[in-house]
Amino acid sequence: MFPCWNKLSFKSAAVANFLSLASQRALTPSRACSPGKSFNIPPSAEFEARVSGIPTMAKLPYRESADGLDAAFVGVPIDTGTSNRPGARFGPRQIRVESALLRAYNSGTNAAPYESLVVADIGDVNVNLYDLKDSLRRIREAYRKILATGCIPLTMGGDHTITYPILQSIAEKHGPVGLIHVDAHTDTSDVVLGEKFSHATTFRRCLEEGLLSPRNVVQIGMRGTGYSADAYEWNRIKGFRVIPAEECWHKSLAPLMLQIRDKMGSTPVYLSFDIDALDPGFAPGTGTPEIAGLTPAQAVEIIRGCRRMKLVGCDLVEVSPPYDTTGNTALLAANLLFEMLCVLPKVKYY
Ligand SMILES: [Mn+2]
Repeated sequence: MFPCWNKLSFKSAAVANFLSLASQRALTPSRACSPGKSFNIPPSAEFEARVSGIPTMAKLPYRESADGLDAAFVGVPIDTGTSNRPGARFGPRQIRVESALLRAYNSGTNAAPYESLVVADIGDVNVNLYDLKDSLRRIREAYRKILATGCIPLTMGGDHTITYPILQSIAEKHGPVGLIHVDAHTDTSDVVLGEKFSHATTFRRCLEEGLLSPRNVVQIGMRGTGYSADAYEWNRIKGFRVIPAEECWHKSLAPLMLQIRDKMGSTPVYLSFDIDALDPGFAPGTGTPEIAGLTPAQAVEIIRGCRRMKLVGCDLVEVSPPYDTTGNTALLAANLLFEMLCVLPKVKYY
C-alpha cells in the first residue's frame, strides 16, 4: 500500500504525531521507487483517522511554495466575479474538508499518482476580496511563480473568473494552449453590467489576448436559456467546437474524448472544469445551476479521456458550499481533482 515508506516526507504535525513511522512500517509493505525522489503519499485511513489533522487537499503535506513539486493543489478563493449565487470563495476550503475521503490509488484506472509525481497542497492565493482586478493581478503573479518551478497547478476555485489570469501565466510559459472547457455556460460574454471581467467573460478575454489556440478549444456541456436563439454562434465563428449537453445525453463520452485527443496532438492543453457542467441533482452547490446536465460518470469519462494529452494545468471551479447542504458537490469536486491528478503526464499506471 505504501511505497517507499522510509522516504516519505510528511511534515504534517498531525501525521507525525499519530503513529511512529516505525510502527506504520511494520504494518505496510514497501515498494522500491526511483532513487533520490521523495514522494508525498497521503496517509491511509487504515492507520490515521480520516477526520484527524489539518484539512489539506487529499491529506497531502502543506508546502509554502511549489519548489520541488511536480504538481500542486492550489486554492483561489474568490466569488467576486459571480453573477448569481455567491459562495465560491468557500470552495477550496470545503473541497479540502471533503477530500479526506480520497485514497491514494485510482481503482478504476490503476493509476498511482503519488508514486509518480511529488505532490503537495500549496495553500491559497492571497486574493483581494474588495477589488476583482487586483485579485486577477495577484492570481497571475502567483501562477507565474508556480509555473516557473516546473510544477503543474491543479486549481480549486473560486468562481470561473480565475481561469483568465491563470491562463495568462500558462500562455506566457507555454504559448497559446488547447482548452477543454467543461461547463454549462460558454463564459464568452463580452461586457456584463459594464464590466469586462467576470466569470461570464473569461474565455472571451483569453481569446482576445491570444492565450488560446482557437482550433483546439472544445466546450462541453453547454445548456440552459440563452440571450439569443443561437447562443453559441460567436464561439463557432471563432473556431471553437461547442458540444451542447443535448449531444451528451444518454451516452458515453469516451468516444468524443478520443476524437479530442487526436485533435490536440502535441499541443499543450489546459482543462477547465466548472462544476455546473454537472446536473444540479448531483452538484447543487454552485452559483449558476442549469437543469439536464452531465452525470458524474460522464465527468469522469471526460477527465480520464485527457490521459496522454500534454496537460499543463487543470482547474475545478464554482463550488459554492453555502448551497451544498450535503457536502456532495465538494466531495464530487475533490474526486474530480483527484482524477485530474491521475491523468497528468508521467503518472504511472499498474
Ligand atoms: Mn463557468
